[in-house]
Amino acid sequence: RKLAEDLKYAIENHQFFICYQPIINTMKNKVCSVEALLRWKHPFEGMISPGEFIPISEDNGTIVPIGEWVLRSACFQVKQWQQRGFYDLVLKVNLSVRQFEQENFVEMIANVLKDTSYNPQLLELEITESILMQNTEQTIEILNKLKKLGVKISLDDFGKGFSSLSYLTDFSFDVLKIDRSFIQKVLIDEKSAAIVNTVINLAHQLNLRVVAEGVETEEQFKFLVNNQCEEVQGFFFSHPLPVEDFERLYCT
Ligand code: G
Ligand code: G
Ligand code: MN
Ligand code: NA
Repeated sequence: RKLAEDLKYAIENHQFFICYQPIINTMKNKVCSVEALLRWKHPFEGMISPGEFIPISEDNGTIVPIGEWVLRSACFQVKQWQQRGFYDLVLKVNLSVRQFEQENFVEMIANVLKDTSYNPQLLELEITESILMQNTEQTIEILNKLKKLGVKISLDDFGKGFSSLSYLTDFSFDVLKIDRSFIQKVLIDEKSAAIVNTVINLAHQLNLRVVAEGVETEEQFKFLVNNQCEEVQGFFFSHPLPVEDFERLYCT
């Protein structure tokens, strides 16, 4: 297997596609956003999960063109859904540290928005704390430039790693995504329930909206609604969907 090498040609060989996982607004009880999740269909190996190839792609730098491809393709796609009546659908896209390190990173985002005539208010960029662990000052400057473009910034996988609370004071995020490991234990473990409840309250005091990921049961969903969580994502509502499936189910 030479996945690292194969990643260099995967875009031009049309081996990537994007799945869209619906995210539900708990107040409105309807789909308000989608997370773009990259998929790789390798010609010999079959489907390879992003958990496997994203780290390789971050190592050899191919995440830079691949990340731009994801953003461009997803903006183009979601713009179409907005025009077909899903006018306030928000797109969430994951970003890697390597992309942040590119000199023209903010310019790249601005260009994609312009080329796809995508409303920046309807784009949320998901970053993980690993980005803030690098060069904090420079990162915060970039995040502020992104905010000036009008896009929203979300702190993904919160609680999974070190999750220093100081990250929340370093920069004004718009959204906090609670890692699925807490959601999955919320009904079995009182400590996880207390943590989720407390993180939601903390986020609200900091004027952040909260997304719970990995919601797999109705009981978990009810717990989150009772705790004023704004958005929920997980297999209980929907798996990540190929374009055709999303359109069939949600674009009437
Ligand atoms: O879809 P799945 O749960 O298998 O994704 C596994 C991991 O891959 C998740 O942490 C997700 O954030 C990451 N991932 C999926 N698509 C992208 C992408 O387009 N860019 C980056 N940087 N990460 C992605
Ligand atoms: O790290 P990130 O939040 O980007 O990860 C998103 C990943 O989580 C996607 O690859 C998606 O397939 C996965 N995912 C989404 N909903 C659920 C769920 O309810 N349970 C589990 N185990 N994984 C989920
Ligand atoms: Mn994510
Ligand atoms: Na996450």
